[in-house]
Amino acid sequence: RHKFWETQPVGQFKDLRDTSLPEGPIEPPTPLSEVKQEPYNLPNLYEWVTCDMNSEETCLEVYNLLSNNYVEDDENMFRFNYSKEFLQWALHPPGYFKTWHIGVRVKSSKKLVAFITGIPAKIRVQNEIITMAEVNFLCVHKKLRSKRLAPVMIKEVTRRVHLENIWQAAYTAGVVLPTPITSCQYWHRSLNPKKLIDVGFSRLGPRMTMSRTMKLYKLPDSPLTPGFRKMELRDVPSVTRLLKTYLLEFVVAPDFDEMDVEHWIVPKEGVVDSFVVESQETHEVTDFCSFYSLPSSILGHPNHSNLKAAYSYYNVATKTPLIQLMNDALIVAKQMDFDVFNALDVMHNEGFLKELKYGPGDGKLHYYLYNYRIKSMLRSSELGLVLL
Ligand code: YNC
Ligand code: MG
Repeated sequence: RHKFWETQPVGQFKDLRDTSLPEGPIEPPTPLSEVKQEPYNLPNLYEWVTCDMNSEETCLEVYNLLSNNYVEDDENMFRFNYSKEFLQWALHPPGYFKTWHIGVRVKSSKKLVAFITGIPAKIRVQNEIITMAEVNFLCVHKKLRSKRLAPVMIKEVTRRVHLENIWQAAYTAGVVLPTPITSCQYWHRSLNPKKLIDVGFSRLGPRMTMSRTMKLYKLPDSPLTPGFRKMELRDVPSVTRLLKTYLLEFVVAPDFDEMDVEHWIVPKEGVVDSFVVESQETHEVTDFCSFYSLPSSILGHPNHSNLKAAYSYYNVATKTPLIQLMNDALIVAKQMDFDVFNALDVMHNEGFLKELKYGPGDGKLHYYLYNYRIKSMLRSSELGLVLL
């Protein structure tokens, strides 16, 4: 059934009920001298390139490939439209490897037709902290689909990850592959219900009018929690402490240090936003919330071409009730003109989704580990990892 994935060191469906299999790496690392030194073969018309995402020109080519060929919803109404600034942020964390930003070009025209990336990350599984690759942005041009190019791209990124002496990876996909460590659901909170209904993202509920719907989703003009403010660089030590403690609650979660928090959480205009609650008495940071900006192109609509979506990232509440913190996140996202706020049912998110009028989405997001077996599937609330 999965001619490629059956050959890979990933949990296989046939082993799902076998509790005797040990937890941990499926294959041991091989000596670096035994890692294949040359790239995998591509069909003759194509060539491998390493994409320098610091080059405006290359970044624009990647942006154009993804904005025309990356992930769409099941009904092909929307397509992710990651911005160039977002891609540069997502691909340049501390310690990134340029060689893990891999393109495929047509030899004759140099047109970019496929892409895949890895970035390094320390991920904790139970009590083990493992350096992994997070693999993302796998994309093959629409005209080259179903030619088994994806397995070659995956093998090539794997080879380049192995060359850095890294043997595990984490990734997500909308499709079911062998085999998810957990399957999550997206929930959506309307901020601009009129536009969401106009473009077919949501529907008017039964016995609802447009004006009742707009009233239902109305939010205050500004955050309600005293001391709620945008995160600044000086907050990195306290946010790191809050996040480290919180993430210990989950079975699989990143192991962030201050450099990671400076990269991933400190606000970057149009890319990622974060807010802290600073105690009015002690000036301690007691809570924070964050979300990233990932618009979608609206395909074939006469009046609207872009949907502004905020995605819940990492949130930690120690003093402010989580519902109140995340309500303030909705309020500032609305102020920033987002149309919708999305969140997965990971970490403690189930504690605010229904209460804050999120509705469940269709389709799931499956999380995977490469070359690492866990004893049994996790509940989504046991997952402390958000991939972009
Ligand atoms: C997918 N999303 O099952 P079997 S997510 C992984 N992730 O193999 P072909 C996928 N595998 O089943 P196409 C996959 N989608 O026969 C398909 N596959 O064993 C498998 N879409 O290849 C599939 N981006 O080239 C099958 O298919 C084989 O031409 C078929 O290309 C697929 O970034 C794709 O959704 C997805 O651009 C490139 O459809 C194409 O259809 C496309 O004939 C729109 O491939 C965009 C899209 C995927 C977003 C993502 C995470 C990717 C993770 C990849 C796995 C990483 C493993 C770890 C590596 C490092 C290891 C170390 C150490
Ligand atoms: Mg193909």
